[in-house]
Amino acid sequence: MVAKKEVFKEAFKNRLLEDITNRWLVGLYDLNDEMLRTSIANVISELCINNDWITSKKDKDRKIHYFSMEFMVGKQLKTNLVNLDILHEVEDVLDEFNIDLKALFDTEIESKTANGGLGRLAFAIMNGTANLNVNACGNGLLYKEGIFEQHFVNGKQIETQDFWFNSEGSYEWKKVQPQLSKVCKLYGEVKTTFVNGKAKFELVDYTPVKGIVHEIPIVGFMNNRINTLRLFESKGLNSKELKQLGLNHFLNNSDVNNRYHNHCEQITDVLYPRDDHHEGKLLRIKQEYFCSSIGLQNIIEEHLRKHKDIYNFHIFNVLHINDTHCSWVVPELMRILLDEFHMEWNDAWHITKNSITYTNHTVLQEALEKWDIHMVQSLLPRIYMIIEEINRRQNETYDKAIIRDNMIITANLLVESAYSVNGVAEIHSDIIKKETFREFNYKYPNKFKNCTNGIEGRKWLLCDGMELADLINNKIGTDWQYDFKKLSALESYADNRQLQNDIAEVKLQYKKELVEYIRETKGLEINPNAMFLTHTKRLHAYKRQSMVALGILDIYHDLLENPNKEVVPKVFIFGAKSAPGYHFAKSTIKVINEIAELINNDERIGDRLKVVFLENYNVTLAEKIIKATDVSIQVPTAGQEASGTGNMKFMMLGALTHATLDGANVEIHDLVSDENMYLFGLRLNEVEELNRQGYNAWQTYNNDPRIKRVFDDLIDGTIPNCYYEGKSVREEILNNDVYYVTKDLPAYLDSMKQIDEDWKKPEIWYKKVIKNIANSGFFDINRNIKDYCSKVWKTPEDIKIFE
Ligand code: NBG
Repeated sequence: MVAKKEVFKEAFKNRLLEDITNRWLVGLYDLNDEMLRTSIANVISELCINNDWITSKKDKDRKIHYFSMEFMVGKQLKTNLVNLDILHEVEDVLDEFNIDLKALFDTEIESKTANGGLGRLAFAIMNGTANLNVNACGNGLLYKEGIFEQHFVNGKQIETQDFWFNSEGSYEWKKVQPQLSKVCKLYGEVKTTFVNGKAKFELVDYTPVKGIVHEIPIVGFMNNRINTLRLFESKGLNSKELKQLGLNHFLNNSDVNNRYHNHCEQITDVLYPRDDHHEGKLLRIKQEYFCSSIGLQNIIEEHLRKHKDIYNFHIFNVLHINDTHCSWVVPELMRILLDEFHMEWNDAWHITKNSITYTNHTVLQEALEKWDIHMVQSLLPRIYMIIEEINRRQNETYDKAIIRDNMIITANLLVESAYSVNGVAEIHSDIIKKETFREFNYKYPNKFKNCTNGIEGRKWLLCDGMELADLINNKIGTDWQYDFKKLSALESYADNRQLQNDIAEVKLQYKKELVEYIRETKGLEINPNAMFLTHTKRLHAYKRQSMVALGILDIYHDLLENPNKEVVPKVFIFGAKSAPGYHFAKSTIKVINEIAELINNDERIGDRLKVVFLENYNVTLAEKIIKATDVSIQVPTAGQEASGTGNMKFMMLGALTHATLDGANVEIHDLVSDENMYLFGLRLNEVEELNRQGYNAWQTYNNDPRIKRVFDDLIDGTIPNCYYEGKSVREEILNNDVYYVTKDLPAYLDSMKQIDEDWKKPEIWYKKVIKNIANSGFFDINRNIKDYCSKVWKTPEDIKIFE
């Protein structure tokens, strides 16, 4: 092993120097960071990835094709080196050249091909499949821009474009695969002809869009498995290609041709273009269909190459649809089987419905997609015909109909077509069975499953929390790195004072690093010994950042009224982007920023309370914040958060959870029980009861002076500079408190007392911390993948083998 590592070091050193010379025509010391990273990625690929990648691609096992509009790739250099087990060797070689590898990690760009938990999960799933040697491939889009970069100007969110590629449009881990390019067809007309009495459908006068395939390797943990993430880029066809297809009218004049190219390229310009107008909606459908079509055409081609026969497609392929965006895979597969392979409807439908699996990620009505049939009819005429025919044959009641009120209900299309539908945490999976898809659950009782989400334990604990991981290694060895469940061995050290102190020490170090970052970016002085309480996730009313903000105002009043009271100093940390057109969320950002301004500058408060809202929350920021957190705030209204995955990361990195019983907080509770987390608030059945009874927030406001005071702060000038936003947050909550902020706020505040009490006794606090870390192994992504393999991706039982 040692000898092998020495050989690798020598080879790496030599090849790196060669690559730098040949690629850049400069010497080692004239490189900038981007050039250096590119050369390193290239040499690592050549020495440790490419051969295994080719072998993995040849795998003929049943293959999982994971379709997702988002994959949050994050920084790759460190994780790849850790997974290939060459981190120290690469570090040594670079040391010889006086290059600091850790500093280089910081310069890496983060891909902007995702926006939140859904995208991070998708990438984690890709990683998990590679770790467990599961044959899998991701299908997504190569956006030039992420959703937006967030800036605060006078406390308000401002959005700017979020380009992410290296200077020449490259990204060091990605390889273009021009031979895999495919064409997807938009608009046009369906020409119907009859051959031997059978109808044949052909799309004519369509607009072709080329999908260029880029591939990113997904490196398994020390197992030689390299899976692939495919990201598609949209382009227009060149004149030769257009002529070959007989589409000469795009060449008639340069205006038409320019418009054609702009139209095509626009498809993969930006993640989630605004869809509050017709053109925006249309663009979203184009993105979704483009991703589905280019992905599927490649999958079919690969299937035929490996298995020869289209009739056994469903035996060898799973088309996993992550949320509803790529539901177009269903009619697209039908179209290909019917129109290109001339199958009978029933055969094509059998293959389709035994290939599709679907994960639902939300029960929020506004997030469940519906598409206007007129739009789909004109953009995708043949696809629309097929959806209509599926709907006709399905012949269902209103609840289950795929088309109703002139809209296509994509979730219904998927639930009807998929052989497995799963939610992402116990409570969520229950809700989709009992509420969201209740009628379908009667019809298909065995279709619904649960696969509680996971996180990349190795990335978060082993890469980002390396020092914490070392403490764990010292106590229980390194077996847990291969099977995170084995972290449970740490539980027997929960009372070990030495370990408790060591963890406290490491956490303090992480907090100091964050303090430094806050000083640099915000010019704010923070006491690292204070308790750090964090709420980082997308801004949404149901996630209740507003409740946390109101809670801070209550603490503020308490401090002013009791200047001599001995208190636990607290720092509240927020990170959240709001959708650009989401009024309430944007107002909440402004309110929190102004509360921060007020409190941080109030000399009477000193460092007993501080509030920090960090701009542009992303993976890189998460890496700094999560490990520096003492209290993880997870407070959605029960029944609203499908799972949450941040909650799992905080737990694994030694934070205690202050939470409502919702999403995967339920599983955290099952694992560590009441005494090792801080639960409060309405339970799901109580929320449901209140929904039935109706609830008047003004009543609570009038009866509870504490509540009244913090709501009035929003409009009575206590918080300067945000009357308008304060008023709108106040009124929106009090007039229609669908997320029960006023109802849960007193319980939220009361439950903080216990947190303070425990914090004052480090032997109690860190005992709980150790118990949390010890039980967090359940959330490692490998467990999640095992769930998918055993419950979802296995071959359906009643599958038909065509002779
Ligand atoms: C999100 C949920 C989270 C969940 C992630 C990943 C969407 C549509 N849903 O609770 O809100 O953790 O999906 O499953 O982004």
